[in-house]
Amino acid sequence: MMAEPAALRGRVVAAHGRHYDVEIEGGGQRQCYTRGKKAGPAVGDQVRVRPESRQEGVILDILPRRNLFYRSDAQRSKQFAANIDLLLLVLAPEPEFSDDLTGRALVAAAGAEVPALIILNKADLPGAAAARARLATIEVLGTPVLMLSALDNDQIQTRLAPRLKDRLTLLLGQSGMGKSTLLNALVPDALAATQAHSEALGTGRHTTTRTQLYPLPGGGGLIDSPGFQAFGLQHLTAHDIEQGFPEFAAPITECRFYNCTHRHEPGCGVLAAIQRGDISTERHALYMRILEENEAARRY
Ligand SMILES: Nc1nc2c(ncn2[C@@H]2O[C@H](COP(=O)(O)OP(=O)(O)OP(=O)(O)O)[C@@H](O)[C@H]2O)c(=O)[nH]1
Ligand SMILES: [Mg+2]
Ligand SMILES: [Zn+2]
Repeated sequence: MMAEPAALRGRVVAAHGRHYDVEIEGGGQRQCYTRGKKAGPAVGDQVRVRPESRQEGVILDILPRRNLFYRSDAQRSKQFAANIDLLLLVLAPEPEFSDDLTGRALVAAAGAEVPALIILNKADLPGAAAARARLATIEVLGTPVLMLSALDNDQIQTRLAPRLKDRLTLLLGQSGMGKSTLLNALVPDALAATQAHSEALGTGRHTTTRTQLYPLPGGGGLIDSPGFQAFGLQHLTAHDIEQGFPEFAAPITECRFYNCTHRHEPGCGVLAAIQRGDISTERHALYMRILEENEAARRY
């Protein structure tokens, strides 16, 4: 009987369906797949691989992760990345970014305990100032906003690159916001495909279709991901969701009932803060949508 080949260790650098590229410790890359039905690894995961032929392998298991950033809609969930240090949420005035999706991505970041930085891209476009103003509420709550243009290499090198050094960063955003354009500015040999949004819509597809990790020239890594149009948070508990709204933290201490859901209860500190104008009605409406969506899904 032949001895089992020793398992190798590596890091997942690309994910496309059930296929993964794994960068093997000590050198080389292998195309890998998983067995069984359980949720597979995510880009950024450390894994153990059993070699299979010269260039392939089977992923045996995933080593413990620091975090996993994902979304989960009623039907399916989508893992974006694991073991990340920073979420770079990319927004733009055109196509117009969604407040709803932005709020949801930030709740997911809070749930995964990943710090977030918003890039308001396409600063060169006329709608940029209005888009910047729409971000004021979120910025006050603690997420920094950097307004720049991915087409301006000086800005990218002086204002963005230093923040990414030696960290693993996930680029996330709706289709057409400029994630891959930012990637190309930061990692010139990435040569990622980019496309005007109208063209992308014409083909009914997003330009980027796989999640992939690229090493940054100055140290660290950047993960490009496909744009999303929905951002379910089914994996979060009501408590997690509440924690995703930092403006609720102080008012909650005033709630009369310990199990207050901040929807209709008498003596609710959050509702009182809305009355005073300290919490925006749009943000509270987002909170209610997420909560009700999750409850509806659990009824089936
Ligand atoms: N004017 C302007 N256009 C930009 C800027 N950044 C990106 N674009 C353009 O926006 C379009 C979409 O850019 P992509 O980088 O493909 O967008 P993406 O976020 O990767 O999109 P998906 O891969 O579909 O999720 C392209 O035509 C880019 O040239 C910018 O700073 N200013
Ligand atoms: Mg892209
Ligand atoms: Zn309350």
